[in-house]
Amino acid sequence: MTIGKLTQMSSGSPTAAAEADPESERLIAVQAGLAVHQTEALNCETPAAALGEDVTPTAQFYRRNHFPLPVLDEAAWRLDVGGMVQQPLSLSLHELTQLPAETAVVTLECAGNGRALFRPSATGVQWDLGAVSTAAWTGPRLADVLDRAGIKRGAREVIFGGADCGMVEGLPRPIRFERSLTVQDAVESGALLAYAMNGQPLPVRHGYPLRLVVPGWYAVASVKWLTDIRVVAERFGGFFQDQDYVYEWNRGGTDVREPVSLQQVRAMITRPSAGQELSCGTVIVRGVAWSGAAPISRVEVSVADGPWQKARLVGTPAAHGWQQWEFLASGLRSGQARIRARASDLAGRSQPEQPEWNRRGYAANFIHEVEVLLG
Ligand SMILES: Nc1nc2c(c(=O)[nH]1)N[C@H]1C(S)=C(S)[C@@H](COP(=O)(O)O)O[C@H]1N2
Ligand SMILES: [Mo]
Repeated sequence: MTIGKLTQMSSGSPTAAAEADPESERLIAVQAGLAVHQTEALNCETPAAALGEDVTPTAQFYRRNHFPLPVLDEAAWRLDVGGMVQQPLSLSLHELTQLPAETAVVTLECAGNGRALFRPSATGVQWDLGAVSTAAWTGPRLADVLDRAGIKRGAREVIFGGADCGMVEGLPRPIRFERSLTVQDAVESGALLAYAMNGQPLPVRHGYPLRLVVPGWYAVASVKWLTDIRVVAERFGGFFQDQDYVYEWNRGGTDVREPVSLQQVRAMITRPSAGQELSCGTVIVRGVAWSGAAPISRVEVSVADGPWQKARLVGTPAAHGWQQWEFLASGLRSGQARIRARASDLAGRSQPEQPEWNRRGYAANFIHEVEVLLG
């Protein structure tokens, strides 16, 4: 395994961590074909061509960071579990790997995926449609580790602390990346404490040595470089919980705020690609679809502004990975043609014609369309 530079780090002290070199991280991303939006912090998206597989190759998995990438020393690293628990824990990576593990294929999507499509434009990294990827994640279940520690009565939330830190707008001092889940979501969401990704040790850029993976949730919940878990009695009001990653809608003149949680339902066309020249006659349209609330129930496709028609759902999808689908269009006339795809889930949610604009541009589940040329 390659994990870059290793350095000394005192347990639980994020400031003592070394950082990965931003320029080499950028080069590695560019060489893998990712589109880089920002180098410091590194934010880059998966190329459309890499989004059609059940599992995204690790090298092409999108990267979303708020701070420099910490490079943690496995020998000094511990996962501390404390707060309102019967038995505080301090687990080494080796100890974590000795616990019963589960592997789950989970689609991670940044809440800002597709933000660039909002008009007027919304603030934040202008993600196109590649801030989403799927991987097989392996590690013990969060619920099992919390069970070992024993959550005390009266506990309300579980806070997950990452080792990365830095300055954010409006605050005078550096802060860590931290997120919380309610005790119920922590126990029931099927979250994993993942130390492996696609069968390999978790790479530094995806959270080495350990990250939380919360299936179905916008990926901000899946804290990388996890160092500590604190069970608390109060609601957590951290920056990435209460300031950032909050929908800010304006409804009838009133500002409404709500933290992002489950991924919205969405379909994406992966074949053909935009601008592709195809011979008219028969065209095969392929793609993926996902939703945080429930499995995909239906994908519909419209070709050349024709009626919506049901696509075929292909294979048995993983419980929390995206669903493959395909559609055969025939009898098409030559010329420019617009192909559109939209999804619905078993929770009864469908993709809207126009997702609701919000100031930070979250959940931009616009109906995906590609223009092709039929000859
Ligand atoms: N510690 C830490 N965890 C984090 C973040 C971060 O900046 N720091 N970004 C979050 C966000 S917003 C997303 S979309 C995912 C991205 O995970 P990836 O870089 O492995 O694709 O990680 C989440 N976990
Ligand atoms: Mo994100």
